[in-house]
Amino acid sequence: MQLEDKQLMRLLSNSNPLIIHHWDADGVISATTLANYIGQGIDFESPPFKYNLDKNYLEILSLKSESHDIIIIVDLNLPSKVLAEISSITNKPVISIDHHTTNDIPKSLSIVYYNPAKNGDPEGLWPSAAHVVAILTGIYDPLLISSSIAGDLDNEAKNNRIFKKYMDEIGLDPEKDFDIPKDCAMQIWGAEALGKIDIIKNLPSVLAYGGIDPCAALMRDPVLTTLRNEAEEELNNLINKADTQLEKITDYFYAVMINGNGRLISKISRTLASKYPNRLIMVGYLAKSTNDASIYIRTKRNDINFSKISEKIKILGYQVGGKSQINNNVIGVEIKPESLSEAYSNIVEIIKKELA
Ligand SMILES: [Mn+2]
Repeated sequence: MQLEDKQLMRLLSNSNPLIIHHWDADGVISATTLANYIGQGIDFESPPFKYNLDKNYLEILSLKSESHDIIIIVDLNLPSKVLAEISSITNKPVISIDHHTTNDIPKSLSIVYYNPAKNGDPEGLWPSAAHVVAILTGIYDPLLISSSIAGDLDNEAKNNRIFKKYMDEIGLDPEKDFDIPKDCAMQIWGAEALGKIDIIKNLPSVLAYGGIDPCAALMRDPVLTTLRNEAEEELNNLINKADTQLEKITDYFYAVMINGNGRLISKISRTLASKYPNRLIMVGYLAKSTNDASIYIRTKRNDINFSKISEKIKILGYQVGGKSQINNNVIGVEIKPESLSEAYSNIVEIIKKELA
């Protein structure tokens, strides 16, 4: 179901929701921004790094939602089937607010779907879900929203006009002061990278109701700082390893398979895609800390049909998500750890055919 902005705002402001957010900086900041608008009494959840929710976790959601009248999902591009499962097991309406590219739009009357970027966002007008929430509610902390964009776009944020607008609002220079929002996002990223979901889902209430400047609170937190340092050290080692082992498949298509402790595939693939802007980079990765396997396909090139590749991977039955913005084209595929090498060869073949 689609609602007008005003109807949706009225629904949000009168609700007492359980907010389920993505486990990254943008997800945490989207939940925080929404909570600041709605007020007290909100509970927060973040799924344990999975887009397909198992029976046990759905049961947990059902229990947690008992004292709430609605479920709001932010920055989490769950399949419409999963949104329907959540609504059905909790017996509550679901509102999903997102900015990922998708053609899997829920049709059920119990699901409100709000995503201005669903058909793609070539101009980067919706660089973060927190920005979608900020536009909708009109209440936001510009440094936090800048951080959500730095988290999702990394260095590419410097060229994003929405990012520039928020930085301008606080009197910061998008280039020279980039490290201020970036550091704030990286503090959240460390906990995400090392699989600390309990820390992640505690952050929105600390940031929304803690009463101190949220970015300062993130920077000062010693646990977050330790996790971030540990994750950054491993990340640098793995980027070098992946770069050395990158294998040429055809022309400009390169791929590599590695593993490590942290959940680091997104930044590894992003770094390689930035280092080689004319290549299409594919990374297969197993994160041992959470036993998550995934494949990321990434490029700064804008002449490759990413939605077609994405569709072909979906047909093989994999969980696929992604974004298609200028200079930021990404497909993420969630794989069962035991099927990683099989999926890796299947997807290499799909891309080879698509590029031929
Ligand atoms: Mn996001």
